[in-house]
Amino acid sequence: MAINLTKGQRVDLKKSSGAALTNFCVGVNWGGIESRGFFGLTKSVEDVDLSALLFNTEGETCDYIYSHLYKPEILARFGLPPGKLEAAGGALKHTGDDMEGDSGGDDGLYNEIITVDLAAVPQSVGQIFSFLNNCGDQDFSKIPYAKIRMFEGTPTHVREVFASYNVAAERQDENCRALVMGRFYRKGGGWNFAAIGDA
Ligand SMILES: [Ca+2]
Ligand SMILES: [Ca+2]
Repeated sequence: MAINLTKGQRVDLKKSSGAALTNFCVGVNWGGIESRGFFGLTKSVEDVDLSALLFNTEGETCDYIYSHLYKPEILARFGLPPGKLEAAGGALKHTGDDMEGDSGGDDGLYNEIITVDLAAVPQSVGQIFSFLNNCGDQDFSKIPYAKIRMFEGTPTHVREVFASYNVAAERQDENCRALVMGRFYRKGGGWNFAAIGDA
């Protein structure tokens, strides 16, 4: 049975067998943030991206995953390096940028996925945050739904869902362009996950 996480809940990454969950996918399924222009006649969808930030044990950023499609010259204006789809020496891999999110309702499929092998994450990495971000003008109070799932299997075949977390958009998310889904952190020689859900 998959664990249904609520905001703020923390969970040991241990399977029902007692074995550590180290190899899994983090998939996020979301509805496109739609905006209407020209008296409501035209519709555009903001691109949302699943990204990750890695912190060392001193709490400093040490690696990242975000879309390789962002324009490097714009990132440079904010002092950010070009996007990439792998981190921690390949222990985390992103399957690629979905440009739209679901339109016309929940299709039940993950829009973007990061595969994780926690056993291969260097000891110097202490925490990993996964979050959704958008580069447009829309904010996360308008996202219809965002559902994160940790599952075993491959990006195209879900073998078993370990935990699920549905993030509800809140009024306070207005003007926020990132939605922190959760945090993986080391504890007692293993890894834990904390559901965050804050914009
Ligand atoms: Ca995207
Ligand atoms: Ca979807």
